[in-house]
Amino acid sequence: MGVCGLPNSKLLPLFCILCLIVCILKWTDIKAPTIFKPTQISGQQHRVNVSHSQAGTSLDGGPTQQQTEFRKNGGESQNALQKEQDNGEISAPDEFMEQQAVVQSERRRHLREVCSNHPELSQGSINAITLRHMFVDDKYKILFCSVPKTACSNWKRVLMVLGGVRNQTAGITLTEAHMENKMKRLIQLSPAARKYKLQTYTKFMYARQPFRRILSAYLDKFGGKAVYRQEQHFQDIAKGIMKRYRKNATTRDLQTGENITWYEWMAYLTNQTERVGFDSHWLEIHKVCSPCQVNYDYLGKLETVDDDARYMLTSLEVQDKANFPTGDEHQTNSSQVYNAYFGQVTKTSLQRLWELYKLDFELFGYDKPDFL
Ligand SMILES: *[C@@H]1O[C@H](CO)[C@@H](O)[C@H](O)[C@H]1NC(C)=O
Ligand SMILES: *[C@@H]1O[C@H](CO)[C@@H](O)[C@H](O)[C@H]1NC(C)=O
Ligand SMILES: *[C@@H]1O[C@H](CO)[C@@H](O)[C@H](O)[C@H]1NC(C)=O
Ligand SMILES: *[C@@H]1O[C@H](CO)[C@@H](O)[C@H](O)[C@H]1NC(C)=O
Ligand SMILES: CC(=O)N[C@H]1CO[C@H](CO)[C@@H](O)[C@@H]1O
Ligand SMILES: CC(=O)N[C@H]1CO[C@H](CO)[C@@H](O)[C@@H]1O
Repeated sequence: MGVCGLPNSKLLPLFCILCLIVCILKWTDIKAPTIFKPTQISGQQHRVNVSHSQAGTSLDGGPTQQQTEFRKNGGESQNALQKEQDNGEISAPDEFMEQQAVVQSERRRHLREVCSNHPELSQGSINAITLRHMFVDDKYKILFCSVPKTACSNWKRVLMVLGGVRNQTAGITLTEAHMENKMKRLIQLSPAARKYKLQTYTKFMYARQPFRRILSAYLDKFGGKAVYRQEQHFQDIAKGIMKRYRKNATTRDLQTGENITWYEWMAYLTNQTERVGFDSHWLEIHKVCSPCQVNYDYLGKLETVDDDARYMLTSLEVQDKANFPTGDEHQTNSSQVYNAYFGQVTKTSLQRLWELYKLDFELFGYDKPDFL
């Protein structure tokens, strides 16, 4: 008997040639795009199969057309191939969903890796701050951990519409989104209900480049927006900062807490003793949402909020029910403004600030600023 379990006769070469011909005919049948038929892709399935298609695995385990192509080009032509494949075979929304699924799984993988390097972040029970910031939607079984200064008002608007509190996101004011959203918080539920929902609901949160977040908090709350200066809570904080950090403060300064300088703000933020009383607008993101303890399904970033929101709403199949508002909140401050503010900060303060927010940078995959 021969290798293939065939009679070792003179017919073997002929048989092998026939085999080869059949193989080649079959081969030309396997057109790579058949794996990506958009009609087969929807919701859950879609996400599950992404890693396979990205790895270029074909159904029969052999190389696909694109895989061969990919190797030939040293693996750098993936985008070009994606486009080529796109030609009539896959529609743009599907390509978008594929790419975003990869982005999300990479963010989750990265977060888990950083969490495993900091075991203390996974210990103990979930803190009360996180339970307070976690909003519950029972209709769609969603938990949203709301980090201030990271598109949270817009997400509250979306959840208000999904929850039936409002008809549409447009026209919901900031005050309504924050004070009249009628949403339950996880902390209001029994420990058993909390546990059940944390285990079974879809969970998501947003992050933002930490230094931009504290600049935005400063500009919004202290840097001249009268509307926020009138909020008692922030005015009290401002008066405290004035008292402790402005040596030559006038009686008026102390009474109003108005016009805190960036320098005073930095002195406040970098003082270890102040840290225990930090408001959630500048408290470290990982303390607000405990990402090493809560297994978030979607990790959004303010910087990519349009894509992240579209992806999440589409994969939850609620994209027709509520649209994510564009504009207002996610206008990040320009690099010029950012550099101007951080350019004034002393090396020592920058170093302290880095120590303070380093974990947020690492957990959510933000690069260390180059002025450090
Ligand atoms: C929703 O819209 C309808 C009409 O378009 C209106 O009658 C109704 O009061 C609205 N409901 C809410 C909760 O705003
Ligand atoms: C307080 O001191 C700062 C500089 O140290 C100065 O710019 C500011 O004008 C002073 N304010 C008053 C009211 O003297
Ligand atoms: C704060 O700045 C504004 C605008 O520059 C000014 O009108 C206001 O009087 C200042 N407040 C105090 C307490 O100096
Ligand atoms: C740091 O904060 C504490 C508590 O608010 C305050 O007593 C102390 O003076 C601050 N330190 C500096 C160097 O400003
Ligand atoms: C489109 C496609 O290939 N869908 C498959 C995704 O993976 C699941 C199992 O993980 C299959 O059941 C689907 O047919
Ligand atoms: C969102 C935010 O903080 N925007 C600020 C960006 O910087 C300008 C100043 O150039 C401020 O006016 C905005 O309020």
